[in-house]
Amino acid sequence: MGTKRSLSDQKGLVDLGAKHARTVKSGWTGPNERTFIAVKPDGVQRRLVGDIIRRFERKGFKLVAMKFLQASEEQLRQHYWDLREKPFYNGLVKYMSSGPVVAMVWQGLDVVKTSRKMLGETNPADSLPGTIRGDYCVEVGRNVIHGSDSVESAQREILLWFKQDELICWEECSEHWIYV
Ligand code: IDP
Ligand code: MG
Repeated sequence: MGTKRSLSDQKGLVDLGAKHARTVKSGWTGPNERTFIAVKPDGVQRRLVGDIIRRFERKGFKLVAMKFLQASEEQLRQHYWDLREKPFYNGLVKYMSSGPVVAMVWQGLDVVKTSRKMLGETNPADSLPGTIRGDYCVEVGRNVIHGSDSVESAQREILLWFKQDELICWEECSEHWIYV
């Protein structure tokens, strides 16, 4: 990058306008790895949003974006493009667009892999107690939460669900108690 940084980059490094949280520039590796998490329509209806957010917060991951929305079938077709040949694809798109979801980006060391462990297996019946799917659901077609399965998927999904300026990079006061 050298010394010639664009204005927006410089602003990304330190935003002195923020009173309680200094914003910092973020990459995609190490403690800056990001994942896309969504509480699905059944999770919202079943009042699981607070518990799910609490689990990620308590783990030590950092929330960098969140929105509450009802996604279009078109957006969900793109989101689940890899599964378009599956027999459950149309039902999945209908289910995911049937009500509001909470879309989030969480950041932290190994956040993609660790989030998948926190979610449990795709089929709740295979998910251990203590995981989100293990604790809160029984059927694969109503498994309450989505989490990216790789760093590459996370990048693609975050681009699909969020604009760049909706991702807030902020310095948390507890960082030195979470990372060495
Ligand atoms: P994942 O959500 O654990 O990554 P994927 O295989 O990517 O699992 O499937 C995406 C979503 O599609 C699942 O979370 C689940 O909601 C749904 N799904 C997967 N397999 C089935 C199935 O056999 N029947 C119905 N729905 C399924
Ligand atoms: Mg998946």
